[in-house]
Amino acid sequence: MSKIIILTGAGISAESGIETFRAETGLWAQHRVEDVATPEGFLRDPQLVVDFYNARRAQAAEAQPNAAHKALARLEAEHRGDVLVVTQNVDDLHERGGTQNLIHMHGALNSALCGRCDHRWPAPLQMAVGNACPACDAPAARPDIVWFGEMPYQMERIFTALGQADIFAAIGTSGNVYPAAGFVAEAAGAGAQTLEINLEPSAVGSQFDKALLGPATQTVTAWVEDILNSN
Ligand code: BJW
Repeated sequence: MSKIIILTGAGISAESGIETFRAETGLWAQHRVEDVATPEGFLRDPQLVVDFYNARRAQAAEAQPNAAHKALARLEAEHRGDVLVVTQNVDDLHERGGTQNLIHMHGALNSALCGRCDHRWPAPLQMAVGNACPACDAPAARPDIVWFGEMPYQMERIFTALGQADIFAAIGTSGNVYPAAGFVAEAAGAGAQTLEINLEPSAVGSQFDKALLGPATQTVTAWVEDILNSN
C-alpha cells in the first residue's frame, strides 16, 4: 500500500482562472514581491497588501475546482494507501474539489491571523487594515499568508511524510521557492519515486525521475487513472 505525497502550486489552479505568479503576465509582473509578499511590505503599506489579498480572495471565491483538483480527491478516496496533498496555493480549490488530507503550507486566503497573539479566524471576503482580533482585541489582523522570510506551516509533518513516501509528485509549481523546491531531493533521498507534472520542466525538473508535460486537467487525470488501475 503505497504512500503518495503530492506538492501542488499555482499551475494546478491556472485552468480554474487563477493567475500564477511567474508567468509573463502573472502576479509578479503586476506587483513587486517585496511590496505585497513580505512582512516588511505589510509594515510599510498595510493597505496595499490587504487590497492585494482582498482582490485575490474575491477571485478565488469566483473560481471553481477543475478536473485536476477533482482527480486528486478521487485518488485520496480510492487509493488503498495514504495520500497527502501539500499545497503552496492559498485558494481553497483542493478542499472544494473534495481533498481532505491537505496542508496549506503557505497559508490560506479564507483565514485571518492576529499579528499580536497568533489567533486565527475565518477572514471576511474584504478584510480591512486594523480589524480587531476576536481573541485579544488588538487591531492587528493580517492575511494568514506565509510571506518571504516567514516559516511555512506544518514543516515537521511535511518532512516526516516526505521521509516515508513511496511516490512524490509535484504538480504545477515552478521550483523557484524554498523549502518546497527542495522536497523532491528530500523524497528522492528517502527512496521515493518522483514525478513532475507541469506544462514545462521546472527549475528543479532535472531532479525528478519522470515528467508528464501538459495541462494539469489532462495530465493529472491520466496519472490518477494509471495509479488507480495499478492498485
Ligand atoms: C501549469 C499550468 C497548467 C501553469 N498545468 N502546470 C536563497 C536560496 C534558497 C532559499 C532562499 C534564498 N533566499 C531566500 C530564500 C528563502 C525563500 C525563497 O525561496 N526565496 C526564493 C525566491 C529564492 N523562501 C522563504 O522565505 C520561505 N520561508 C522560508 O524559507 O523559511 C525558512 C525555512 C528554512 C528551512 C526550512 C523551512 C523554512 C517562505 C516562502 C513564502 C512564499 N510565498 C509566496 C507568496 C505568498 C502566498 C500568496 O500570496 O499566494 O507563495 S511566493 C509565491 O511563490 C507563492 C507561491 O506559493 C510560491 C510558489 O509559486 P508556484 O506555485 O510555483 O507558482 P509559479 O507561478 O512560480 O509557477 C507556476 C507553475 O505552473 C509553472 O511552472 C508553470 O509552468 C505551471 N503551470 N499552468 C500545469 N495548466
